[in-house]
Amino acid sequence: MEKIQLYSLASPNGIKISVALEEMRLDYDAHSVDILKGEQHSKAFLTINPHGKIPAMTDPDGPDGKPVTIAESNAILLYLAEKTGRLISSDAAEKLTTIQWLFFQASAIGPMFGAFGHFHTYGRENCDHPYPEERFASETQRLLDIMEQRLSRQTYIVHNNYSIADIATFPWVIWLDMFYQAAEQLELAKYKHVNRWVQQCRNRPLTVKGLDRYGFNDITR
Ligand SMILES: N[C@@H](CCC(=O)N[C@@H](CS)C(=O)NCC(=O)O)C(=O)O
Repeated sequence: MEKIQLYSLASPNGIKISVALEEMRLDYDAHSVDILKGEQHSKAFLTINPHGKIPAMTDPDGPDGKPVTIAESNAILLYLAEKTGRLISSDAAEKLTTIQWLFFQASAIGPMFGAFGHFHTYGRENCDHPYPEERFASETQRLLDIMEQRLSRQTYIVHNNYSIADIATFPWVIWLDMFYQAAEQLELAKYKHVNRWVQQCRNRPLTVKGLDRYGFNDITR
């Protein structure tokens, strides 16, 4: 049977899927889409994801055994978790908590960390007003505070079980430090439980494999 085809790269959204595929022990081909060269706008890629963003994926063995194409990193995570029964609980209440924190990542962590990173790095040459960077830095810290409180009480985001909610979130925390180089400004060292959790996630052997598939460890270690 044909394999899953993944179109992605070493970014915090992109890397989620190779990590999940490795953790779920699914076989796949990993294709790179170079967004700096604009490959996400190619006609071929837009037929896979009309939004023109990585990650996206095709699965020859989708619902009812039919091929499926899917984009949006957290929708892919949820699809894969339901397909395999892995990295999501079969307990209804725990599953709901996982979905809540997946949405928290997609609606808050991703946009706020991303906007902070934009004004902290690329935005500097276009905007000399401190307000946007300060605003998104304080939002980023507020979200880290929420994570810190939660992770002071439990090993992972959903109780003590590694789940797709962890996979959706920890690469973004690494990115703040290693890609945006904002550890000092955001006082990342003070988030002790968050830092403990990041290390715990990123050191899992199958997660390491997924991070390495697109070279995420090379650019963030
Ligand atoms: N909500 C989307 C966001 C995906 C996203 O922003 N991908 C970025 C890389 S991390 C991208 O493809 N950027 C290319 C562009 O905006 O042209 C998801 O979670 O999959």
